[in-house]
Amino acid sequence: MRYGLLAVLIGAATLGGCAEGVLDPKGPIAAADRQILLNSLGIMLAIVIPVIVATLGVAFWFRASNERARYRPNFVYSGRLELLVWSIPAMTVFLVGGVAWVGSHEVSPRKPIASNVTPLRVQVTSLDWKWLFIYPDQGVASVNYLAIPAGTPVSFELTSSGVMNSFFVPQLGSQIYTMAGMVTRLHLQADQPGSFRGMSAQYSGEGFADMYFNVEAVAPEKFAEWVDATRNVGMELNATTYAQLAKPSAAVTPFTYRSVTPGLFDSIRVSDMQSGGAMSHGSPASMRAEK
Ligand SMILES: [Cu+2]
Repeated sequence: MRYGLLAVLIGAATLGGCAEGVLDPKGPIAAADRQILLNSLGIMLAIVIPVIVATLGVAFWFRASNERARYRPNFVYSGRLELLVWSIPAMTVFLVGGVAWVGSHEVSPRKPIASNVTPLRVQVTSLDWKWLFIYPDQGVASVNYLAIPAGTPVSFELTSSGVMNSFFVPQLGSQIYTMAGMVTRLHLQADQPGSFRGMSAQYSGEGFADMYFNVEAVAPEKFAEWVDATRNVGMELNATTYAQLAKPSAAVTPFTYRSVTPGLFDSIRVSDMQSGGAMSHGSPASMRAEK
């Protein structure tokens, strides 16, 4: 009884951190990711459980006081045992491999989410040390805050101003890297309104610890209202204000831009390929030296 309580406490302490994580998916991609995880776990238990049981069983059977256990010091080979110990792991490797292969093609970051709703496009740039989200079709942008309409696929294009980063919203699914000079793709969807924690999943320097952003999934009407409200406040995002934003800063309070110069995202990506470009001032000197 006392041990039961202890087990519950340990379980609660270890699983408590998972409340807003990959085990609590809020969209189709995250749900599929969790399914791959659980399937792989289940298949691997086919080895783990027999090994644990057999270990305890062998130790118990060959205890000193068991008169019926035979001592066989000359035993070297058993075809049947070999077949058993090789076939189960081989099957596991094939099954886990199969689950991972099929599953990861299904949730390929490049693959659009099947839906009747037109996807929302968002262009993501990781900066030192904050996230910039540009809504090219709405002409607005935000920093460290991502508003999305619930039930609508979101099509992300991602790049980095310098250091490699990793864009990750655990409850919506697959993380993906952001890299300077190139664009990665990701499709995610939140099924219901809610707010989800987004983060950088790759260490990127001094301000990394505060590179969090909040994802706010709202009803589509609310999203349209947010876009309208955003168009009326804040600065414009153009080459000048982008250069200011790109200067290293940490723990940046979320804010928005009323408008965005068309094509800015492409110029961020392109400028990252040239050293000393007007827009690459965001990269620390060490990074520029490496290019
Ligand atoms: Cu790696």
